Amino acid sequence: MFSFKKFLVCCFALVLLLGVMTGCGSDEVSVEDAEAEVTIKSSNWEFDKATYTAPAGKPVAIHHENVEGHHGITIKGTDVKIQGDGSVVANLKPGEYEIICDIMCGTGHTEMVSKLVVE
Ligand SMILES: [Cu+2]
Repeated sequence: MFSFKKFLVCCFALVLLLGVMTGCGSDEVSVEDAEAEVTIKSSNWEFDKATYTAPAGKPVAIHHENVEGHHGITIKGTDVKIQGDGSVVANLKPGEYEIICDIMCGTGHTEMVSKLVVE
């Protein structure tokens, strides 16, 4: 039989759960809310630009897209690591960072190196 009291308890639990979830995620900016974005496209065996630029000290959405082959990116000196296609949000300090392919993708793998300039 349907119990209204049970229903209320469930609603309360759900609200509580949602509250906890939003509370935990409050310091993380979603990809949609990032203030700038950088798109890195990979093919065999190069990134689409030699140098990418991003603003410092702001949430930046970094997108990685495989145009050809299967690649991943690691931006050395940061926490940014995207294997395959995907997006992450990063808040970076000024400087120059090396972008490398982190998936063993074939003969040109070691040549897949670009630069990210954060200023
Ligand atoms: Cu590779």
